[in-house]
Amino acid sequence: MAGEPQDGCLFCKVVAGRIPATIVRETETTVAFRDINPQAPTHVLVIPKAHYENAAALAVGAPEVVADVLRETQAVAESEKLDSYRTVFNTGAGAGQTVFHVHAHVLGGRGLQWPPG
Ligand code: DGP
Repeated sequence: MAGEPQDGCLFCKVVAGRIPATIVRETETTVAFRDINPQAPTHVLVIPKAHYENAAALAVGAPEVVADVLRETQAVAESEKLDSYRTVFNTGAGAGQTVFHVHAHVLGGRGLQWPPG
């Protein structure tokens, strides 16, 4: 069922504390933790605790949590002392999504090019 933990979902396991992660912030509805393969000096993932495959599915199933996730991206930026940063939601394998539990990448701490690759 939408929003319920999914067997085999890596990020549901992070939420449940079943795999280790370097958690930087946690709220009632979200967890923020460091990416295992950082692409910038700061690379933190912000996820809802509820399982939704991508940002659009989260917006349909739990719109209030979209706001929680975005609020947490800013909170991470502040705690990491980032003046500017990039927030990325990959949707679909063709766009580089590899974990199908929605996550906002928060990237900063270096100059970032546009357009992204
Ligand atoms: P994406 O490609 O947008 O689906 O991003 C998935 C990110 O998740 C990718 O940047 C690497 C990160 N990642 C994958 N496995 C783990 C893990 O076990 N722990 C942590 N902390 N990050 C992970």
